[in-house]
Amino acid sequence: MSSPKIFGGIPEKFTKYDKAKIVLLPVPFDGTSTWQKGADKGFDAFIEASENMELYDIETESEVYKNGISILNTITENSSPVAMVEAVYKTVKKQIKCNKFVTLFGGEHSISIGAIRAFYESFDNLTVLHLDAHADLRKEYEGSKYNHACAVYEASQNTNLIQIGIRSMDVSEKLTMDFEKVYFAHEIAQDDFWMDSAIEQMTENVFITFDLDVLDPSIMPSTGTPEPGGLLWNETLEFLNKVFNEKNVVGFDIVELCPNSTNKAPDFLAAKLYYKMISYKFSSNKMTEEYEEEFNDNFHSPFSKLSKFKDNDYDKF
Ligand SMILES: [Mn+2]
Repeated sequence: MSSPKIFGGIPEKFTKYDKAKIVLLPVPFDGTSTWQKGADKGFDAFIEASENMELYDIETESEVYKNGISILNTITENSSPVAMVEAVYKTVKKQIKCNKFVTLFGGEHSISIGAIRAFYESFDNLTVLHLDAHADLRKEYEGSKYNHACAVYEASQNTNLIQIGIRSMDVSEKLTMDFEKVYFAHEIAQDDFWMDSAIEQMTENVFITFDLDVLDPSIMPSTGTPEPGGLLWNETLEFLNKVFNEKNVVGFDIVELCPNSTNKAPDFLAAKLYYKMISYKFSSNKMTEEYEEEFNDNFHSPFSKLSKFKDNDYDKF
């Protein structure tokens, strides 16, 4: 057995599952991508880059790793997209019940389907905040409902889906798309009205699915289909910070890192993005008093009171 991976090169005592508030599930699946392959290499590149990152976050004045970040066993199921989605679903659901803050790293975007299902079954009135260059609203693609091109179709039917940064889609997806809840890249480029508008449309509980190709290829060229005209770093973080401050983010995934061995900067960006997101989630100076009280009552879980599960549900696993 190879030694277990550690995010950010953090001290081992902060990687222990029992005490960790944050779990990170690697799903290096790349079974359905259409153009450049390589999303299966994303997780390793992300971890390697993370080891070079400084662990104090200036903006939140925090060292979030002290909440514990435990990497779960990699989902290796790749016999079919359906089987992979099911494996992700089961693992994520179990971790939600264990009151962990569940995060995932892809792999390609089809890995989100099982995660989103586990979250909308576990939390009332879930918003799925989808950042992506692509609409991903196809009901089926190349004969499968579990293709990356279908990543948020199920979310569109079962959650409050809000889409940010879209700049590529098929005309058929217009039938599924809720235009009131879509902020296209060309609109985002004009002014920043979209940030507050999108947040106003969110329910309290939010799951974020972050396809790295939402970012501009000038800063994120390492994706399967780099579309020009994407979001830049600071505006992306400004928006995410607002979302984490104003809503109860219950989990997130980051997908579609397709690493390039001669340019490590995008891998580092992905690592930093992940760390920023957990820093926003856990930085105590951002908490309202009420939230802080709830947080202290639920040492392991800042959101357990909002979960649909009763304690006895736990026995099913
Ligand atoms: Mn995409």
